[in-house]
Amino acid sequence: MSIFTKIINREIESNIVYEDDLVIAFLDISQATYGHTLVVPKKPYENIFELDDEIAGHLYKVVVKLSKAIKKALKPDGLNIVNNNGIAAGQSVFHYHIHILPRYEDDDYIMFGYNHFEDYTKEDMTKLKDLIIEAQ
Ligand code: DGP
Repeated sequence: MSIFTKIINREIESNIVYEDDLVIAFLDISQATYGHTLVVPKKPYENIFELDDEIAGHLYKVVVKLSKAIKKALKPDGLNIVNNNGIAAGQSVFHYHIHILPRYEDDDYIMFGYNHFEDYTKEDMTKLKDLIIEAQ
């Protein structure tokens, strides 16, 4: 049983900010930024690849609703939505969840990616685009 299922079952204490039949949201214990919140389906899908359209749509509605509430309550300077899938992507709890990270001018949260634009030709990009289209 995942740690999030234990939170859903009230076996572990948490600060719950939203709950309905399908989804729960609570403050992330790490508070990477002030107001860092997790939105979690009650059914323990492991990652994004297991989600169906219905839960995906509902989850994102809750993410939007809570982002607006967090903006109103905490007045951050910005906000990131993050979801890690797999160890390589930094996932540590294997029960699907979406991070809402309010951002502040002076916070210490780091999101960084190098720009690899120059590594790819126009043909590389066309091939890449086609690979993704063909897989849908
Ligand atoms: P990720 O690395 O994307 O799998 O994020 C997992 C998050 O879960 C991480 O930011 C810390 C949070 N977390 C882990 N254990 C607990 C817990 O017991 N309570 C709460 N509220 N959050 C937890």
